[in-house]
Amino acid sequence: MFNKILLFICFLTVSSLSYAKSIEIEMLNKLGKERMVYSLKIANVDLNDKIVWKSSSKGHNVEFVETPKGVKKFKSKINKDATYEFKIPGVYLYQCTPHKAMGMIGIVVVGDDKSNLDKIKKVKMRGKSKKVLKELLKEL
Ligand SMILES: [Cu+2]
Repeated sequence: MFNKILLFICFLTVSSLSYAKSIEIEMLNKLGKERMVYSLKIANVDLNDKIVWKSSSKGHNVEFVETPKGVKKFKSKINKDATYEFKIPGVYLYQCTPHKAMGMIGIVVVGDDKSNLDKIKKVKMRGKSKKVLKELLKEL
């Protein structure tokens, strides 16, 4: 009986550990030939997963541009790591506020839910980000 309880506790521990993941994305001034980029432009995560955007280079942040319904506005401080836990499924489009016209944007797909993709497609980005968004949408 005791062994069974122990086994059950082990199972609970393991399943809670594997439940929510955390992904790291770096905010960079330079990555190969690119300038002002997120190290991962498209992230696929499960519901309740977290993303940590690391302020690896200075001068960047994360600002949500278009999100699924019910998601509150999110804008992180410049020069700081940003963490967000994804509680609502769908496609999230975000940008770096100072570099929003320089192609520094990213997409997160939560729970493999692309039901709000049409809204994302209608977002008007500025400058180089227009082209980058087009490219990213092709990969979804
Ligand atoms: Cu930036």
